[in-house]
Amino acid sequence: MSTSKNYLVSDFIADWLEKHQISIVFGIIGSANSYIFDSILRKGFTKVIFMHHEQSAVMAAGAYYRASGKISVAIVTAGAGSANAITGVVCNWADSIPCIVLSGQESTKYLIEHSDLRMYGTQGFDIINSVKKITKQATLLTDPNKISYTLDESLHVAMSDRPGPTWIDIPMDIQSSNIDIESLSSFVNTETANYSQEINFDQISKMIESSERPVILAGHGIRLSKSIESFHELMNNLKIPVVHSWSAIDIVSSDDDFNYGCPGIYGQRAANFIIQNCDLLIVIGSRLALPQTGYNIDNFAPNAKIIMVNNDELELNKYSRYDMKIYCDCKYFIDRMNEKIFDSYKENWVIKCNRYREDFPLVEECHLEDNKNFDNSYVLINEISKKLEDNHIIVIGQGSPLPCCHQALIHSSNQTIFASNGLGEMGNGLPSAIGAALSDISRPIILFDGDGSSMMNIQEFQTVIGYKIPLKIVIFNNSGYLFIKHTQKMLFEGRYTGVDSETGMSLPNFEKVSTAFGFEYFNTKKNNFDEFLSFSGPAVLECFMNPEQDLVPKVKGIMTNGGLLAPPLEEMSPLLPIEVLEKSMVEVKKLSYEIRL
Ligand SMILES: Cc1ncc(C[n+]2csc(CCOP(=O)(O)OP(=O)(O)O)c2C)c(N)n1
Ligand SMILES: [Mg+2]
Repeated sequence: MSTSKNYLVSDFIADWLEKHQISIVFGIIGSANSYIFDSILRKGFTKVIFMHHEQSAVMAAGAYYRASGKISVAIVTAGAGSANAITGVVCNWADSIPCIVLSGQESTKYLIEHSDLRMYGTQGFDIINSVKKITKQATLLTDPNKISYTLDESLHVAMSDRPGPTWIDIPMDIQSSNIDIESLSSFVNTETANYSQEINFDQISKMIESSERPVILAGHGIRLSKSIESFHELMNNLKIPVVHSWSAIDIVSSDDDFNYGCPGIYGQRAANFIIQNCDLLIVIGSRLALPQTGYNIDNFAPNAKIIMVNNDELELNKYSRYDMKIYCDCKYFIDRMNEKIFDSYKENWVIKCNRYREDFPLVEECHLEDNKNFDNSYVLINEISKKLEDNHIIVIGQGSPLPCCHQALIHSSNQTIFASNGLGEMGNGLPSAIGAALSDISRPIILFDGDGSSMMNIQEFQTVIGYKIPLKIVIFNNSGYLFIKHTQKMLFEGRYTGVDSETGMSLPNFEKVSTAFGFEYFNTKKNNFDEFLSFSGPAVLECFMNPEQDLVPKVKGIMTNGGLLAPPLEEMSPLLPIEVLEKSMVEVKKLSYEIRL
């Protein structure tokens, strides 16, 4: 690091990025952050990827971490630049993704003079108070000598315990202040998470031994705590059926004997039967989000004792249903469990689970029937996924690709697969694919996105072209917002508004749009998957779904005289014949007979 006389706060930032080997950051230049970009330019270590929307920059920074485990930074300007970044921050907040946002701010003088006003200086406002609830830490830097402390602390906070975004707002005069390296205060981490609880591993082993139908639900916390390998070892040791959350889809390959897939409202039938019949459920690093459990937690795994392992106390206390709450890092739990040797294999239960898997394939008859006239999204995803490389990065956008990928994708554990699951914002797909691709440009990358979702942040097509990213994008053209049509069918007798061109929301010609930006264009009427996948540069594959395609299997709400009823997870639509349910459930509920009347 330089100690020359003209050494600015912004120079320190550029040096700090190098010190932490942060070689790629994402951002958009403005006036209020211009010193930071100038210092990065002069330093020449970190490459800035200039996006076309600040929300994209933050999403890309998050995706860079998701694909590589390495943190990145988004650099945005004051006012509108900071405001635009918020959606990306909430996305990373919801999915526990670390990233640091650095924003420029109006000069300190205006922050003081205008502190009670709506706006500071030319276009600034109080971003730090605005983002306090959606970041792990948000700091306004007012003392140039605290730059080192603030950056180190921000990095530590973002990465530690349950990860998430942090934000540092730096007024322009502070960025351009001269500092003396010797007088900087430095951050020393003295706090480590206080996972003080004694964990009774003997009791856990006994609970497993005495259960007949144990299941592990694997969550994203396993990847976040860098314990995927230890988890594979645990699976091998315990030989207990494993299901996983959407966010943990890439932890175990789909052909692993003990991976039984993904339960939930848009889950897989076999996984739902396994959850609903188990008598012991060990949840490792998942927050049990509503789309996973269904709307009534008491109907989720109703016969099971639940052991909940999580490093967020608030999540542990979310429901009163848990029989044992374990407050610790997933890695600690998994490693200690791997030291225990006991008889946990339940042959009859494993045979039963295997039968569920055979009886309920991912692609169902109704999908194949639909696929005769259209590209059915389940069939298409299932087919294309069989052709992907072992090290592919698969980014899932929003709209029907979100459930369909989690229900029908075939994958290996070397692949990286993710979506914005917590916030589920349209427009996440493209920026995320850019961030993930740039974390390792040698890995092939594919994005599955809805036609409506791809319109939000479609400006990033240009970023893909400009940076020559060989991204493959599959666009599911169903001429509108299919997801919302289904809501309108369920709630408003199919009165559509704002979901297609007839009801006020139109979509463009994707061939024209993609070729105008410079993508190679393919479509399923003319091209096969191999032609598309083997193309060397950026390419779009447009497929054509039935604009009314059903998104099933799904645990669908049922309208009754008493209002909308949320059935339990075993009741996925299309409803199975009662005889099949009787064969598949330890205990069939009265409700199941009633809804079939
Ligand atoms: C930013 C944002 N706005 C609105 C929504 C609500 N929403 C959820 S799905 C959806 C439609 C998605 O359409 P498309 O991407 O075309 O997928 P499809 O359902 O048609 O397959 C909408 C509007 C959202 N999730 N995110
Ligand atoms: Mg659509």
